Amino acid sequence: MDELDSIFSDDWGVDHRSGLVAVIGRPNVGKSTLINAVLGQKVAIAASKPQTTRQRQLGIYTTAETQILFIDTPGIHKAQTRLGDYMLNVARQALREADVVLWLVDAASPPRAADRRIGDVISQLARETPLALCLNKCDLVDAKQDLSAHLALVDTPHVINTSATESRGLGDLLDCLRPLLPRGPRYFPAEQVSEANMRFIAAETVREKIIELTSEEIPHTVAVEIARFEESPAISIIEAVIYVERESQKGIVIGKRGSMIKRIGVAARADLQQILETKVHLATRVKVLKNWRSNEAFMRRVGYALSKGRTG
Ligand SMILES: Nc1nc2c(ncn2[C@@H]2O[C@H](COP(=O)(O)OP(=O)(O)OP(=O)(O)O)[C@@H](O)[C@H]2O)c(=O)[nH]1
Ligand SMILES: [Mg+2]
Repeated sequence: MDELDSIFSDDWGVDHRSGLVAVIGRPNVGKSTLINAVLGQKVAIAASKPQTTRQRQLGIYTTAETQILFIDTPGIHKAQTRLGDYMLNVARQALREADVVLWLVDAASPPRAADRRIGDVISQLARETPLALCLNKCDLVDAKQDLSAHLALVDTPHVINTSATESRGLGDLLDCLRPLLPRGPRYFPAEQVSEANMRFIAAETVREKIIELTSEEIPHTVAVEIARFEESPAISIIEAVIYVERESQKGIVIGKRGSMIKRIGVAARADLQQILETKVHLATRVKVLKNWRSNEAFMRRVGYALSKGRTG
């Protein structure tokens, strides 16, 4: 049976379950890392700095009986720019469309006011949408540590402890989520793990390296646009334009005598060669676009826009 048949036939069995699991939480709690760990491969960039994820991204987990569409979302934070508003809308929309909400909190640090606010909103939603609470970063928690404040954040019987970086608790997580999903078909072919295209992956890879290698405001003020993308079996040619908001930021991204942009390029190229399984020629340019984070036309151009029907 080919994939199309498997979608349209009712042969997927009476207890095949599938649906959208919105992965929600404050920035930096490990949402993207957890999704990558469940899938056993990287579908979303993750970094030690907050507000890494900017767009809705699917991570598709498939077994014979289950297909879970994890929605990776931007961390819920206090928005200060149009970009921030957009990121919050992505999270809001994911909550609306979800069959199950998976709320991640950092088990290694005490809950904050922001967690409580998220908890209040999610609790109201939980009347209609099943909710699971995931205490991540358990590897950093002493076995004797009191997690009652985390558990008090929300009233749900579905609580899982995980370590995304050490791949712990992932079986428990999947066992917990499956019964919460509705009965439904396999929406994507079994081998598909994401919806992202190669241009997007290339742009995110460059952005990830910038986030890793720079500090302070730079990670937040960078956007990457792929100006050219030509894939061939021998060599792929990629041109990435890195946008920042000020001349001083451009100077930092380029670095002394080009040292920083070189490091960014070398690291991104190494990853892209692995992903594309070809040699990669990666050219980078840095441009200043004043206040691009409030420029909706530009944001749309680089993909920071909700598609129709997803406006929140
Ligand atoms: N020790 C430890 N670190 C973790 C764990 N999960 C994630 N991290 C680290 O936490 C940092 C943030 O991870 P991300 O996956 O980018 O977090 P996020 O929630 O997606 O962040 P935003 O996209 O900014 O909202 C990274 O440095 C991860 O390596 C974990 O279980 N244990
Ligand atoms: Mg993320």
